[in-house]
Amino acid sequence: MLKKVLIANRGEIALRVIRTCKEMGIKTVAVYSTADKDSLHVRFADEAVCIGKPASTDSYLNIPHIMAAAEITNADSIHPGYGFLAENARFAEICGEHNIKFIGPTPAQIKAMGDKMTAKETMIAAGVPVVPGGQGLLTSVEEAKSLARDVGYPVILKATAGGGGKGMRVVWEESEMEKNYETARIEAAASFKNDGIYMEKFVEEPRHIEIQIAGDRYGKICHLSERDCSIQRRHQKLVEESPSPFMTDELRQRMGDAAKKAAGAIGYESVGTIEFLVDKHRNFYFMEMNTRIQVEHCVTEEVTNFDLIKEQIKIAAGDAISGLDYTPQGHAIECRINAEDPYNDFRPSPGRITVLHQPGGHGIRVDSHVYAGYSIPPFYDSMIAKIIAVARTREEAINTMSRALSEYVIEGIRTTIPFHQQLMRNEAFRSGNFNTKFLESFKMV
Ligand code: MV4
Repeated sequence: MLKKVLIANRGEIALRVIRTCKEMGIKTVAVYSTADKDSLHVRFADEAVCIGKPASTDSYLNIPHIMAAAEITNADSIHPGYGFLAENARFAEICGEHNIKFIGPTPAQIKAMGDKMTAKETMIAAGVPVVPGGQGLLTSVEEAKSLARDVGYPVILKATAGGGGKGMRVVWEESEMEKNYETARIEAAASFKNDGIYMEKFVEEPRHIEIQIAGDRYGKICHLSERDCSIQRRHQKLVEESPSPFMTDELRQRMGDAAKKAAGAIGYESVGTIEFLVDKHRNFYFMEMNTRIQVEHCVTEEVTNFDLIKEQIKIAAGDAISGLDYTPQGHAIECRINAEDPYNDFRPSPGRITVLHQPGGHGIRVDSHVYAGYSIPPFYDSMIAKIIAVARTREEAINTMSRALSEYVIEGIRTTIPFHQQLMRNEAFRSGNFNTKFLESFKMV
């Protein structure tokens, strides 16, 4: 088993990893930027090393600084959390070169899913359903026009180096192709230093449903059911839940099998997620694979009773998994509490938390790194807590969440709590009848 894990991250996920390591008897090393010296992950870890100035590029993204911290503390492994270096194949490779176990998939597995067109071709070869579109990257606007005539408008142009919604352009008719083709290329080149773009049929009003999987180095793969992440705003998830209100036993079986096929195609060894678009006819299509632990992993933990960080560490240490699949028991919902003002276009609201009371009670889990007196630095993302409500039914979970939100007191900054309170009362949300466009028309009162 691993003896000492360095956590190359901050905030709630750093704390989340430290908690599991403590339960497993594994020592922990926190790294922190000067802006995070008063953070809880620094206090709760066995050791802590300052790795640089506030800007991420000087600290949490600075590979030499992180490797130096691992070296001086004798860490035998690194947990990357999510974001930052979690899906950086070169970082995973450097860990290997230093004889440090990267707690995640191999560099080759990260690379295989990092380039979206390559990932899609791998899925086609493996027999996983993908959105109809062209094969390979587009080479000219003429090719794009002729392909779109075959595929049928509307189509979507995607950057192969993109993902998570960056560098996409929907094209509704041929007269708009030229302009969109050019902007998609220019944006892709500017954002990713890679101007490769490809085309797909645009799926209108889809749901975003993802399957949590786990695979080990012996070739066993299982799935831990789905999460519905359709409640998003500008590609930022705000609420996730498991099971999906749209799910049926039959669909779960088919999507679970497809997800295992997808992970199996690259011999995936870690926990990971296969994201699917699901249309109103319950057709589903592979979208991308996340080769990391995700923010929303907690809802899966609550309905399957697995500690996914523990599973991830055990797999990295060489343990075998059972290979059994899981159906959700009960219902879990997660609300992301961000330091943002929902009445002002979700504008960031960093600053000092003067008064804090976190909710609790039956069916409530709060994963958070903040405390009264804590100052939210302006340099990183704005998520300050996740509330996870779990109950026997979806309706009860929503009611438990509403109750918890009403107990939450955070003074000194604006938060997304009022947004979640209004969402939990919304009829369309309560009925489970929503898709990824839902928040475009949602209005705060
Ligand atoms: C799509 C799509 C419709 N059709 N692809 C957004 C994130 C990135 N992973 C891919 N995304 C989409 N791809 C086809 N062929 C619609 C989206 C999309 C979306 C997907 C999931 C959740 C929210 C979304 C919001 C806007 C667009």
